Amino acid sequence: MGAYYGSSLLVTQQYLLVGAPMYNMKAYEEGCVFIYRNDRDDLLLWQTICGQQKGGRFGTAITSFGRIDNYVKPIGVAISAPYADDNAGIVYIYVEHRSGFKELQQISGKTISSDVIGFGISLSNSLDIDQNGYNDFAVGSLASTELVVLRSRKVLDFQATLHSHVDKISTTTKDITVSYCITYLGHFGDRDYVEPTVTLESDARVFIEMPIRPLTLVLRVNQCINFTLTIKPHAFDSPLPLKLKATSTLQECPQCSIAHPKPPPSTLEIPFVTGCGDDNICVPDLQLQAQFDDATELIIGTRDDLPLTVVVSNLGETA
Ligand SMILES: [Ca+2]
Repeated sequence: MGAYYGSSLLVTQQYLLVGAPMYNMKAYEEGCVFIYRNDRDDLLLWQTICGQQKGGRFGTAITSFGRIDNYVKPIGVAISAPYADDNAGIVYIYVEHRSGFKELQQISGKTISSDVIGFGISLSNSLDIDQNGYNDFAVGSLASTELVVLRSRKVLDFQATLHSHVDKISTTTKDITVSYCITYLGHFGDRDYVEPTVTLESDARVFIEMPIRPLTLVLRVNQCINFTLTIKPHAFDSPLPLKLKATSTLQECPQCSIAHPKPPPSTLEIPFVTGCGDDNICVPDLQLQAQFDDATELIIGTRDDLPLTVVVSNLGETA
């Protein structure tokens, strides 16, 4: 009752999307979109996507921006929840997958303007206004004098791994080599190579020498770049493994492809040889002995200082 089922509609070659922005599934007026799929001339309910915020009215407007990748040709749709995010509004981007539409991105009105209200109250049809091969669309806001045009850009997926040339770091290890191997997938269009900037992060126990040569990647060809890590003298003060994280970024420009907004980081842990057994967990057994240096008895008030020798010894594993 009162769900406003059908107040927004989207028809594509294979799907019918029906918005019900005031549908109460788990919370008051979070809103839902019911997706029907054409199956042998019969429309069957295939998927239901509901809003994530109480009162957000997800499904107020829906638009499609057609294919989003030249190779597998899934379609992308935008669904708005103009009262989500404290009434600023959010436009959600979904992409068709074999098992259903999956969320790819959230664009909050707050990222457009700090005082916008009802971002996504309306969504236009899509059109490739900058002729980059990908459709763009406009977003209206409830209380705003501005219309926002969201332009689609090509997205590259990076698949990367990080591996070390040594399994453990021992006290005789001076430096280690770490390889970062990366492939990119996706359609670039205007160029057949990309030059990502690769950074490697760790903690203060190592000095990282960055490679001199930049990395040039060709589509679907796995390439590696090596980093040399010099172990600092105090590195063994901590028995914790050395944690490494590598990231790759692309230079920003209006017509360039961008990296996937949520790329999985490439991480690696290299343990130190601690002498603490196979479990690498150090269990010390500390013993403490103390004795006065030059006194066997003390008369209160006879002296200002009292030298004391304290000996701490470890009978167990490394402390
Ligand atoms: Ca475009």
